[in-house]
Amino acid sequence: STAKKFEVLFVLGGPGAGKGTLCRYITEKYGYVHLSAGDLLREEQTNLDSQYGELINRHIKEGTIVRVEITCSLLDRAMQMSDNPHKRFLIDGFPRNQDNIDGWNKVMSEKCIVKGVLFCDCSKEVCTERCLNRGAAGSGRTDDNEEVLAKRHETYITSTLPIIEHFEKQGAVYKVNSMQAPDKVFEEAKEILTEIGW
Ligand code: UP5
Ligand code: MG
Repeated sequence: STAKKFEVLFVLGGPGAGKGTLCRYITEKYGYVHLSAGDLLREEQTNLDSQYGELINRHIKEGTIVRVEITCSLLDRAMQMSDNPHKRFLIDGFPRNQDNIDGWNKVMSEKCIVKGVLFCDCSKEVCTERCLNRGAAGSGRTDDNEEVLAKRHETYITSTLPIIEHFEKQGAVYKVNSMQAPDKVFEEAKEILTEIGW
């Protein structure tokens, strides 16, 4: 087809690294579309017509990764529904494991060009503290507590870091230091966006 393909930047990093926050800064300034896989799953969880509510709920509370058919169809639908003139998408918190990559490649590689991974680099301690603070402030997220955070971090180390390394080998990882204040993180990200032609 001659239609312009979607362009995608994956945004990855530990639980609480600041992926969502950075994406909101970028969206505000550039007008690209922010799609958080976690937000889409949490939304699906509250959709009474969905047959996956309970399954998603269990995964989120265990800090484990929902199978790709579910996540990818939510992303696909959100991308199709978007009328964004740029056709540029920040996909936040996905892909998190090899199953996610395989499923993405199967159904999305035809329609999308993946520009790379924007990697929010943040220590486990800072990540954990941010999520605990957010939980204490009433985020309502069932996974913002010490017990689930340990599991989220474990899943990040064992399943998601290898994915980041996989992209790294292709020279497709763009790292920002997300331990700085949000506007400083955004400044670093802007240079990366320029580098990839966004
Ligand atoms: N904050 C952010 N940036 C800051 C900064 N620079 N300085 C100071 N504070 C900063 O930020 C977290 C908190 O830190 C906020 O209070 C923020 O104000 C502050 P946020 O921007 O929300 O960070 P983010 O990296 O988005 O953290 P999040 O908790 O969303 O990350 P997770 O990756 O853990 O959560 P996600 O929603 O992506 O996934 C949740 C679960 O869904 C997963 O554990 C998994 O079970 C499931 N899931 C899947 O199964 N498949 C998927 O594809 C995606 C999710
Ligand atoms: Mg998030």
